[in-house]
Amino acid sequence: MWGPSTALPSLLDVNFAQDDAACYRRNSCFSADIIPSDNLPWFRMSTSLKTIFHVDMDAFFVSVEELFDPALKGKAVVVGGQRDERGVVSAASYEARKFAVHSAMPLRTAAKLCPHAIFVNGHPERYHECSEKVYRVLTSFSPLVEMASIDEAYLDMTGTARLHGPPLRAAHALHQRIKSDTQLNCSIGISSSRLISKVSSAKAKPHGILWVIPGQEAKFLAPLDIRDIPGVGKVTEQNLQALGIHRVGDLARFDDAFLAEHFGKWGLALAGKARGEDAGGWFDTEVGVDTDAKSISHEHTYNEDTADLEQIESTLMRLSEMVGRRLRESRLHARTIQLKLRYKDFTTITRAHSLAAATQLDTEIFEEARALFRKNWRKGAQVRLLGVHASSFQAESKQEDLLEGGRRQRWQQALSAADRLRDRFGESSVSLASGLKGGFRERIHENPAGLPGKGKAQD
Ligand code: DCP
Ligand code: MG
Repeated sequence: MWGPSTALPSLLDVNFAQDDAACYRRNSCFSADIIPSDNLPWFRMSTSLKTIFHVDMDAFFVSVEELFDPALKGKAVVVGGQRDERGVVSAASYEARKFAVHSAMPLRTAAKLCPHAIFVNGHPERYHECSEKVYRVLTSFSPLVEMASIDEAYLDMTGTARLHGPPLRAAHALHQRIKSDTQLNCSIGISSSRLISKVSSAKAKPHGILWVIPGQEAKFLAPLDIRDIPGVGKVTEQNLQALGIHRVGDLARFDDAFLAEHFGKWGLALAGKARGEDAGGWFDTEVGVDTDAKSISHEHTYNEDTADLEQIESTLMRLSEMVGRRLRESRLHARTIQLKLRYKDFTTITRAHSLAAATQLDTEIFEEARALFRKNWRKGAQVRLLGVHASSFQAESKQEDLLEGGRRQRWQQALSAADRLRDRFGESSVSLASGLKGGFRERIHENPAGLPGKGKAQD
């Protein structure tokens, strides 16, 4: 982690008089007068280049908890549960990270590594509220904002120079607005592609801004560890290392066909970028342009209205499984789960809730749907129709990190196996709701953009 007092690698020591400057990093605690003037290489670049910001909140859950309990500031803090509980760490403060504590690690391991840490239970509603505040600031800077998870977003800032000035000036203003509106710190990566902006925001932490000047992408990427690249998890890392690839620049030794065969599209795109090409493809899709479905939902109308809680909840489970399956087929993760509830007299309510982390797991979708039902059902009232609806889709990369650890991965494997059985033996062949009273003929209700694999309604 590069703090303001640590010496920055020479790559980042930029003299703006030189045209070969690779990138520019600043930390908000530096004075604003070092914002460069208009004679930078960026301004001589083609106007067709994009300017993409990646904004990522610093130690997000921990920082939110600090707002509620300032005594936590500067201390080793672990969010996610108590030291003797069975769960995992959601977030660790930078102080706790010095003791190798990190997200997804068992709480008990964290307690061993950092005995003096303060353990705090998570408060998803607080994180969601802060995330909404951040989103509001972001949308006041660009109409093209895409939240990639609860604490990070891409902004397409192309063409906003008249309004916000050159990229660094805009980023500095955004940095300050986020701080003043939310009291939270963030880091911002700037470049002409999402991939590089994401990598650079991570390198700018904490509370920094890092701009990779167009034309200098290869120079920026080449010395980086391959694990710095989003989407490269342990398995890919091992495969790459087996080929002697440790740094991004090492990819340049391999030809495109080989990389495409072994690592698919992203390998190709990354190698292209490492060579300084505008490789396109992976991570270069346009920010805020939603080409896929906006939502996936399944509904069920009972043959006879019911107020039987067991039957209702097993129906919700079955609907959640169907939604989860569609999400997995489409490689999507949903952040918002909505319940639709229609009573006997046709009054209909919809209630939604956003998750702390996007999901494609049946059980997590079900937990949300059931909680919404329990909270909103007029006890004893006859139910005519139920629907489970997933939206606010996001990229898979974040989830891959989460999935690398334990429980979620096992769920994922079990669900993939269940999906294969359903492919062979039919939709209802495997269900956590089977044996309960929730069986019904399912149908896909609404799916405006037509997801891959979408079948015709079955009833
Ligand atoms: N999170 C989680 N479980 C994980 C990873 C993350 O619950 N396995 C939550 C807690 C984090 C938040 O998501 O605070 C954002 O994740 P980040 O990876 O951005 O991590 P932080 O914001 O905590 O730290 P950083 O400053 O490194 O971004
Ligand atoms: Mg973060």
